[in-house]
Amino acid sequence: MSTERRLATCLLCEAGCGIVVETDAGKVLSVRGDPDDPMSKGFICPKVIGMKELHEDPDRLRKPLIREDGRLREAEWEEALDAAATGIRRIREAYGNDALAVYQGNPAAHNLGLLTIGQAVLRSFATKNLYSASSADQVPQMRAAEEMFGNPVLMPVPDLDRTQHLLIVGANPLVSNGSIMTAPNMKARLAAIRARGGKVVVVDPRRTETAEVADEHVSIQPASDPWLLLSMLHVVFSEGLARRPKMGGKEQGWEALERLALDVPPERAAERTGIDAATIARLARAFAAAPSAAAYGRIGICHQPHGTLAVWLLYSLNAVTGNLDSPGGSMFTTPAVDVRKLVKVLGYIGHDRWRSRVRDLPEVAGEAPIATLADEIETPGKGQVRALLTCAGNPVLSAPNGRRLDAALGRLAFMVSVDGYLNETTRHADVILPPVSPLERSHYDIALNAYAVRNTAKFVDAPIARSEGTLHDWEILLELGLRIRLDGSAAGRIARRTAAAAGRAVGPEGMLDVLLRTGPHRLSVRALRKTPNGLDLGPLEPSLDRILETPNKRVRLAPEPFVAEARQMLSARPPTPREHHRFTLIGRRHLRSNNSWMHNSRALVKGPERCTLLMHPADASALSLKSGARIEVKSRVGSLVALLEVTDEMRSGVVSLPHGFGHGRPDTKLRVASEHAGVSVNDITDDQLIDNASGNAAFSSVSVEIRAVD
Ligand SMILES: Nc1nc2c(c(=O)[nH]1)N[C@H]1C(S)=C(S)[C@@H](COP(=O)(O)OP(=O)(O)OC[C@H]3O[C@@H](n4cnc5c(=O)[nH]c(N)nc54)[C@H](O)[C@@H]3O)O[C@H]1N2
Ligand SMILES: Nc1nc2c(c(=O)[nH]1)N[C@H]1C(S)=C(S)[C@@H](COP(=O)(O)OP(=O)(O)OC[C@H]3O[C@@H](n4cnc5c(=O)[nH]c(N)nc54)[C@H](O)[C@@H]3O)O[C@H]1N2
Ligand code: SF4
Ligand SMILES: [Mo]
Repeated sequence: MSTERRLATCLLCEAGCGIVVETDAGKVLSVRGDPDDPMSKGFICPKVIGMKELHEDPDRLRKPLIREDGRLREAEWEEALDAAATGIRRIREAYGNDALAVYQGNPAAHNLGLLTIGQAVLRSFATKNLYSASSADQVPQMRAAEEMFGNPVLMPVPDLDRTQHLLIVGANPLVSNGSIMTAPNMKARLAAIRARGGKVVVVDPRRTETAEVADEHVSIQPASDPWLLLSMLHVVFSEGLARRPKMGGKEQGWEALERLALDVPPERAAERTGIDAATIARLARAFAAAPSAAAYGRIGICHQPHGTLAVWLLYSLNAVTGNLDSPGGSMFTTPAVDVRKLVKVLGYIGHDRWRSRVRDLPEVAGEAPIATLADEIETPGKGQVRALLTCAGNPVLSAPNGRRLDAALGRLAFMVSVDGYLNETTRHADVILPPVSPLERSHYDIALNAYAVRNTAKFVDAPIARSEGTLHDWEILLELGLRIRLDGSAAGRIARRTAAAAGRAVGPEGMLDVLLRTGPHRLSVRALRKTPNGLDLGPLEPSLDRILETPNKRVRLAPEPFVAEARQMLSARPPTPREHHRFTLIGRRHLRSNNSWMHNSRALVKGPERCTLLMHPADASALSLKSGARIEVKSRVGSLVALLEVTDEMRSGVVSLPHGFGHGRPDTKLRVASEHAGVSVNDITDDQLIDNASGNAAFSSVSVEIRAVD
């Protein structure tokens, strides 16, 4: 035996735990927590086994696939890259740049090569039809950050390890392991808040795993969070609890925000939110009175028609109670790679510089909302999308009205997927280009270090040497990009080889090195190789003075478009009373799952059925339904049949179904996942429901009808 122990990072969620991978001749023997990682200190969660399972999964593609006579067959890289490039080039030449759409999925954010060279290649296609999972995720936070702080990546992070009061609105960090809040071992960190005399409060329509370990759970009507937050601000302002001096002179819009909030006393918000006025007032007072407090919100507040408003008001609550940029409050990181500069180079800053062709939706950070990709494929005319390149994404299961998108993908003239699986999305591709496994590449987390609760930096070399004849994501994109640009003529071939060689010589590590050297800590890849377990750069520090990028260097507390939208929201007609078979549908996540793509691991899917519809006992009995019943769930766009699970975790009138299921479709190769197929909630979520300010998918406000099926 020639056992080797290699340090690595788990890439399966944002916690980014340090791991030790034990290998023997390329075979993974074990994956353990790294006790010397300064962030995770040995912690790992049950999902970590997925790193090994992914690496070994026989269903994972090792060679490219090409469609021939309607069927996919294995091919060599040269042939596959040429076929992919030729198909895309033809479309671009015939119909223009915008005829090619690009979709990037969530794992791209955990991929050094995709965040550096990959981004540069994809943005160089200069298409307005650039999409990503961001518009099913955090664009409301980016929009709010851009308006308030001048840069979409300036999203504050709760100072988790020092706060005395954590208010969690629409997030379930005990299951998600923290999002835009990199912090391994959430359970211990939340317990530590309570152990030091602090409080954890959870606002959620479901009594979640996080709510179970909190001091208080407040059940809220979905999508009513802006009302709650406005009325909390009302209490803060009207009871003289606002703390201005700490931010004195550094903010603007204080009075405008105060005027708006004063129109929404808790009594007015009570009906909309389903939270009584006394509770709202108590929440606000406790938050303002705490020695330090952090209001944190995530997916639950982003998936709403006024998601950006919810985020803005949440950030503002931090600000006007003196908790923004202050230890124990919501703070900004000083990451070793300055992502603020990076996104400027990549053209991320800005919004509404152009609009989508069919629905006239404003671009955000250079991307169009995923909720409109199907429109752009289906609607004829100049600029119609005819080809699609997907990279690390599965929009058929992750985008709203996925069934419609599924059908639209079948109508494309050409499609290429950079992905290791033949899944619900990639089955439509003409060429599939599979990258190496996550254990076969080096890693530095450019994106997630920027949202960690401590400043840290860690670079790891690939724990396992990649096998012969495999390519990294970035190599695939680089080769593809060059082939699309440079034709097969002799001169084109020479230019392509030269450029590819240059790209390889720099590589993601070369680009990372430049980013580290020019970053605030003046690090380098070499320096980080000397601290292979990771480098602790200390706690978050007040830094707003230095990093604020608004034109006048002040925090904008009342951006005009947001105030206008809030006024509209306040004057809109209240919803009609609920009919007893009508429910609001929300989502949920499971600890052993990861969006759509970890269901092919035996170790992770075992246990009770997870794709169930949760419903409150009172609602179930009103409909004469019992756990285990098969029920029809119907929305404006379609219906599905799900398995019912009755639980008092749920708020009455609200039901929950997880996303990422709906496997077992024809022509996919996911043997284990097919045995636990479940249904795709996104077959019934509505692509017309989006956040007004950002275009984000408003998954949390889908109205559904529920009926028993025989
Ligand atoms: N109803 C509902 N829908 C949702 C959500 C919800 O809460 N409710 N959540 C939304 C959110 S937050 C997100 S982020 C999206 C996720 O949406 P997507 O990113 O579109 O979907 P994933 O399921 O993460 O699919 C990831 C794909 O990347 C591939 N992959 C994994 N690692 C790599 C890699 O290193 N390189 C390459 N090239 N491919 C890789 C996997 O095989 C898989 O095909 O879903 C969104 N959709
Ligand atoms: N195990 C696991 N971990 C993951 C993932 C996974 O799929 N599985 N996905 C990763 C990804 S891509 C992301 S973006 C993060 C997400 O990280 P989180 O946001 O922490 O995860 P969610 O479980 O989506 O939590 C959203 C919560 O909002 C609640 N909610 C729904 N609607 C509303 C509403 O209108 N108002 C309020 N106040 N609450 C509402 C839901 O009940 C849910 O508890 O998790 C990441 N980590
Ligand atoms: S919390 Fe679990 S899945 Fe997330 S990085 Fe750590 S070990 Fe991996
Ligand atoms: Mo996400």
